[in-house]
Amino acid sequence: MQLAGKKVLVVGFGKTGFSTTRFLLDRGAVVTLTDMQHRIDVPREFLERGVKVEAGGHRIETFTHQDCIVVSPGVPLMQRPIIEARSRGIEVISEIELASRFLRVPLIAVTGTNGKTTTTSLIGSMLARAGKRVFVGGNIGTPLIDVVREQDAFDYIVAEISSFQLEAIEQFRPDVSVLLNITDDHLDRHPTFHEYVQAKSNIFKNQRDQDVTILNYDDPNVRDLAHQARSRVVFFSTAAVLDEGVFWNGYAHIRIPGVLESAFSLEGARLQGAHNRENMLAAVTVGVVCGVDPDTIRTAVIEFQGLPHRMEFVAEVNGVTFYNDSKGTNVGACVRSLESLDPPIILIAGGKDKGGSYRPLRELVAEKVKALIVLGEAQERIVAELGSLVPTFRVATLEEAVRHAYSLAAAGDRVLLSPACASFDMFRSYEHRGRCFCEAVHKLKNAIQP
Ligand code: UMA
Repeated sequence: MQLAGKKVLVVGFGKTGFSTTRFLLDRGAVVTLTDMQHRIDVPREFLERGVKVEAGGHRIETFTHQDCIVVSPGVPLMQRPIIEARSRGIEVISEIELASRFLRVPLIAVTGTNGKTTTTSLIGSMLARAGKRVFVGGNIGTPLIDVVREQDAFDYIVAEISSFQLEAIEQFRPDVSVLLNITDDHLDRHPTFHEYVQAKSNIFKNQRDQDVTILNYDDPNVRDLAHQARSRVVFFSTAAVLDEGVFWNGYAHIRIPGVLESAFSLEGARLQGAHNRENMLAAVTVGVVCGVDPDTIRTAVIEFQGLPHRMEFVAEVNGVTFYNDSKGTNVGACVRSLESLDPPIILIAGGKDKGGSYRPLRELVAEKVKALIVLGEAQERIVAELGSLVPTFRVATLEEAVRHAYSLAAAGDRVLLSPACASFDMFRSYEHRGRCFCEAVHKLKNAIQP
């Protein structure tokens, strides 16, 4: 792709917009930045290099006078300026599409509603353990475009990819794609569940014979996509014995044509819970197709520490244990977290509502949850859908939620923050929410057991 002299519009000036602008300038493009916020902090260096800035909104004329438009993941495509630009034949692409046009290093791309970050990180550490030089990035935090410049330093790029990023791709083609699971999420952005599924399936739409698509056999939404793939499909399953693929039968069992059949125990793995078994098997499958030997795969899986804000143990206060699952930003994630913990559980949930239903939580709440504490914008919807099942309390802050949970708890109970919602109504990010929760728990602990 020739960028020198091309007029390129960068939409959104967060992490992605910043990295994309820098990349485009280095390639000689004529860059305009647009962001709907009035106050954006554009570095002086960008301005000196000729970047034009439109802050406080998106004007249609700004979009229609470009050769190409690169949208940040958080920018919905169904808005007038973008629709208008597209109708005039102007290319609208995401940053991962731009990056992929310049990448020559093997790319492993991981998507799914839940488990993406854990699986992506685990694959990264597995390949590193196998002696490979690995870049881990994408939705996990470092935009993919950042690696283009230094790609020669790596043997593999492992990228977490979101449905937002997959919405605006054309040629994006990973060597190995992984689709972990698909449950309701981001229905505030994707008009229907079907469109969300289609966005996720874009991860393999450009793959061909020599590429590999790794799919979760146990999730019908994922399994049913196999017929759309033009690449080699390899399934993994935690529930079924597969004729071909990687499956769980008390051991991680590898049965892939061309690879010596083998099985190993995952005893001692730090990742706990059924959902993590799914993540581990997905990573094992990637390891196998990348030629990593089973011993290295096993050691990497067992020694992987897990990540903060995902079922992270925070502290014990007089026999009450606290878990931070702030990354549980959707109902599916909360379901999985509840499944992995023994009752009695006091659940703290709520935040920015995403438009899906909380009803999938009903069975687990009735079965395992002793009390429900709700906060944030989604409060009333959660109370309406789950409040009749268990004692339910509304609180205004996370600190109040922690104190109230403790006042209801007995020794042996577990207090779980798994919001089933985004964080942006009260916090900067899920990380910020998770840190505030941990601080509130430690404050409580210090007050009670100084
Ligand atoms: N903006 C506009 N117009 C719009 C919408 C937004 O100008 O119509 C502007 C905002 O004012 C803001 C900027 O766009 O200034 C923010 O862009 P962004 O939301 O795309 O955020 P980035 O900082 O670029 O971060 C993005 C991902 N964010 C989202 O998908 C919402 C980050 O994922 C990712 O780590 C980063 O790119 C690097 O790839 C975060 C996330 O929450 C962690 N992802 C979702 C998830 O995991 O569920 C998908």
